[in-house]
Amino acid sequence: MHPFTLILPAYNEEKILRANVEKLTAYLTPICSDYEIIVVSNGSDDSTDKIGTALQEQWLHVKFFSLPKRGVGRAFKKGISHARYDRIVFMDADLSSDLSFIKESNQLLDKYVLVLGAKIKGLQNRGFMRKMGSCVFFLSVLMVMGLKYVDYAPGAKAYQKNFLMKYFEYIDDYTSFVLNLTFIATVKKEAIIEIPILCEDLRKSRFNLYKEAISKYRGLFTLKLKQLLGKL
Ligand SMILES: Nc1nc2c(ncn2[C@@H]2O[C@H](COP(=O)(O)OP(=O)(O)O)[C@@H](O)[C@H]2O)c(=O)[nH]1
Ligand SMILES: [Mg+2]
Repeated sequence: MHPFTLILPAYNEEKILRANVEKLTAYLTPICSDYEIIVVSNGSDDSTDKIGTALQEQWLHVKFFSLPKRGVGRAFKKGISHARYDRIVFMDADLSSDLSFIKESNQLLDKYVLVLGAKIKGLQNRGFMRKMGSCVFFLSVLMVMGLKYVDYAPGAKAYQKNFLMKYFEYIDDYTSFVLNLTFIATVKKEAIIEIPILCEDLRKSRFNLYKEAISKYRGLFTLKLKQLLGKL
């Protein structure tokens, strides 16, 4: 595997953070000689920050950062700015997406600037409203922006770092950045691929789903407005 940086966002993940960093280390060390894991917490009010700091002290390949304000995009930007390698993978800290995405996307980044993991296989404990919401959002993106991809959630996405640096301003503080980056990559005729991946996510979401829905649509319409005003 090519050297890469794995960014894990962590909000109140005291129950799983240590075990999952250890699980990743056990999975990655035999298959990759150079990699790092950057954990970024923001706004956590449990012992996530304490655990992150201890992991950083214990392992050379782990870096930990804590920011005051919430927002996955903020965490992502912090991770990118400290990334040592030119391939960047972003996974949810609950490791709900199959770890094979890391290996598969690593190869694909030879050719593609952006690899979207579409979490459409496996068991997901999503209520009816949430499933409907995802479906409606997919249709909205298709209609408003003409993009045919399925999964714009931050988890299980991989990027060439050069691409992220070039379009850094498209990374918002919350969760619209995947959509923004997918759109700008499409406009600039950069190579993107979406691959189906297995995702088993049975726990309760860290997001407030109503706020999240508002934020996603605000992101979508902001992008459309910028396009209409020729500001992309
Ligand atoms: N750094 C950071 N991570 C967050 C924030 N909100 C959620 N996360 C992380 O985002 C990832 C996905 O969260 P999760 O609750 O599993 O989302 P869901 O499965 O999409 O409902 C997890 O690693 C969370 O800890 C935040 O404000 N900051
Ligand atoms: Mg999850």
